[in-house]
Amino acid sequence: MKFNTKVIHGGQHHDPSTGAVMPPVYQTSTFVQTSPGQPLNPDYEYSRAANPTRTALENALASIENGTRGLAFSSGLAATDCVLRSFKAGDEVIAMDDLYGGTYRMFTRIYKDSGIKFHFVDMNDLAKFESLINANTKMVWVETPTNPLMKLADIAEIAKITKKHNVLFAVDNTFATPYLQKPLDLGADIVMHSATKYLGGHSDVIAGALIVKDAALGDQLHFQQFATGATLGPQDSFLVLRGIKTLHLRVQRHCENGVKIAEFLMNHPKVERVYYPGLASHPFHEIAKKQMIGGFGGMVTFTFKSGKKEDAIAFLEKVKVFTLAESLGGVESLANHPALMTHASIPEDKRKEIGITDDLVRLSVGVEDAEDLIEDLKQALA
Ligand code: P1T
Repeated sequence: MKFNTKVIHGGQHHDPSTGAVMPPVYQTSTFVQTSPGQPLNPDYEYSRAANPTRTALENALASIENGTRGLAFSSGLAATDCVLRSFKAGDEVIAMDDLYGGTYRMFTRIYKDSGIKFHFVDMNDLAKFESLINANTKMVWVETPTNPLMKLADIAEIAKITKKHNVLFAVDNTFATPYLQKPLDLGADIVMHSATKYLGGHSDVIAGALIVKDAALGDQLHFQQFATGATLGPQDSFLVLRGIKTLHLRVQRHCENGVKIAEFLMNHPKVERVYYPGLASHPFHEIAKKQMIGGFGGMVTFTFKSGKKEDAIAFLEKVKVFTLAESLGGVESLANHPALMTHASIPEDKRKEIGITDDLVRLSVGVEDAEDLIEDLKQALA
C-alpha cells in the first residue's frame, strides 16, 4: 500500500459488530469477562492496557511510519517519558543540542536525580558524537528538523553509528511527519511524535506516539505504557485517527505555503535570517533533500535585522491571520516567541549558546491561502 492509501486504510478494518466505517469511540473503562481472567474478547480487559479505538489509531500509526507496533499516549512528553523509563542509573543518553523546550526540561530536570547521564551534542559533528559513545550509552535522541532552529540530523548516518555500537536510536519526527520522512526506514529504532501537532492536525487534542519495528522493543514499551498509565483515551484516539486521514493533503499544502512564506521573509528588509530547510541557503539543505521526501514542511523561523526583542514582540502582537500561541502543525497558522514561550524552560545562557535569541520568531504555517498569510506578515512587519 502506498502512503496516501495507508493514511486512510492502514491497519484499519470496519467495526466487526456494526460495520461502522470509522471505528466507534469505545468510551468504556472496562470489558466483560465470562469467567475470572477470561475476557469475552481476549484483546480487551481494561482500557489502560488496550481500548479498540486506541488500537485502531495505534495500527494506523504503525502503518504510516512503516513500523510493526504503534503506541498512543496522553501527550508527546508522555511518549518520551515512556522511552526514558527503560533506563537506569549509570546509563547514558546522547541528545541533540536543539530540542523542544519541554523535552530538554524533562531530560535535565525530571531525570536530574535518576543517575541517567545526558549529553547534548551537535549531531552534525559525527566523529565527536561517536567519540562520546561508551559502554554505558543506551540511546541517541534527535529531533529533525529541530524545534525551533530547524537544524537537521542525518538519520541514515547516525543509524550506521548507533547500529555499530548497539545503541538505541530514537527520532522525534514531529516536525517532518511520516509524509516527508520515515526514520525507521532510514535505520532508527524508535519514532516519537507529538501527535498534538501534524498527526492530529486541528489543534484540538494533546497526544503522543511511539512507533517501532522490533517486536520485542514494542512489547517492552507497551509494558511501560500500560504499567505507568499515560495512555490516550478513546475520544482523543478517534480525533488523532481522523486527523491522520488527511495528513498527506494537509502536509502538502503546509509545504507549499512554507516555501512561499520563507521566500517572502528572505526578501523582507526587516528580516535578518530565515531558518527553513527548503531554502538553498539553509546550512542543512543537502541533508533535507536527502531524507525529506516531497517537501520541507510548514515550520519557518526567522530573526530581525535589528536583533531587538521589542521588534519580535511588536510583530507578534500585530499578526491577525496568524495566531499568537504555543503549539504547531494545525490547519491554522500560529506564531510563537520561543524564548518567552515554548523554550522558556531552557536557561537563558544555554538558549543564547544554541541560537534561540530574543528576536527569534517561529511560525507554524497553516493551510490558509498563502496570499492572506503574506499580507498579514507584511502588515505585522510594517
Ligand atoms: O506537547 P506534547 O504533545 O507533550 O509534545 C511535546 C513535544 C515533543 N516534541 C516536539 C518536537 C514538540 O514540538 C513538542 C511540543 N511542542 C510545542 C508545544 C511547541 O509549541 O513547540
